[in-house]
Amino acid sequence: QELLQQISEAMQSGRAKLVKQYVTQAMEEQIPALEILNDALMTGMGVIGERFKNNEIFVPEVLVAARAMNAGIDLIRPLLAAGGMGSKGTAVIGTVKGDLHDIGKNLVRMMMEGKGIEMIDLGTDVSADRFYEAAMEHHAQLVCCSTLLTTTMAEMANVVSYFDQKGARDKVKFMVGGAPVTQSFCDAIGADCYTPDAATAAETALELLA
Ligand code: B1M
Repeated sequence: QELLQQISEAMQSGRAKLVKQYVTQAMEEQIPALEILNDALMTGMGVIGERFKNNEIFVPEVLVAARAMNAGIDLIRPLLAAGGMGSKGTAVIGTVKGDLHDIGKNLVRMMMEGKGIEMIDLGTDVSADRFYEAAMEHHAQLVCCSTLLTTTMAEMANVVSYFDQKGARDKVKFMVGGAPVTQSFCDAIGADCYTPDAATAAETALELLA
């Protein structure tokens, strides 16, 4: 669809205002929110990722594209998050210490909100003790850690072992994800659950809370 292509291109060139304009138009045309997300914003970010990897573009370009993507996601957020009835439980979520990537984490948060889970979003660069303090304060049953960098994966292990040291390992379930994370990594650090994408993460969270 042409409009979805336009959203994708505006996002890739970091034109947040134009992205908002096109996304609003797409919503008015009743294009489903998931289609806007998957077929415009995610595909656009896929192109950016590829070009970044090939050194065709650099951090500043990626950063403005990411801002434009977040601006688009914000608009469809009420649609993605709709349908949650009553609280099914509480989860804290954050990107681990040393890592500033937040788009995937934001999507996981939104999809979980859409399932009626109360989400405490700690943002990015979150240390193990902050995950712990927030989980205790809000009586969270789930701790959700995201990371996109291979160099910060080890921080996920620190989060699990911090809870362990505090004698709180069994009070919560740990969900982990992000591009470099795998099931075997999840098993190795003693986390409870790895999921590859935001929609699966939300479904699995409900199962863990049941
Ligand atoms: Co960065 N970056 N970046 N970057 N960046 C990557 C991740 C990289 C793969 C690009 C590359 O080289 N090919 C690479 C990492 C290499 C590696 O570690 N192996 C990289 C690098 C190297 C860096 C810097 C070090 C670059 C530098 O400064 N030289 C730097 C690090 C800064 C830091 O964090 N300390 C950096 C910076 C940035 C920007 C700030 C410019 C920007 C982030 C802006 C922002 O997030 N607000 C950025 C971006 C945008 C990317 C790419 C292009 C796109 C990431 C993204 O948002 N994808 C990325 C390349 C790529 O991924 N192809 C790249 C879309 C998002 C929806 O996907 O986050 O994977 P993702 O989330 C998915 C799943 O992973 C899953 O659900 C989502 C989809 O449904 N998921 C979970 C995520 N979390 C989950 C948690 C769960 C379950 C599922 O349970 C709890």
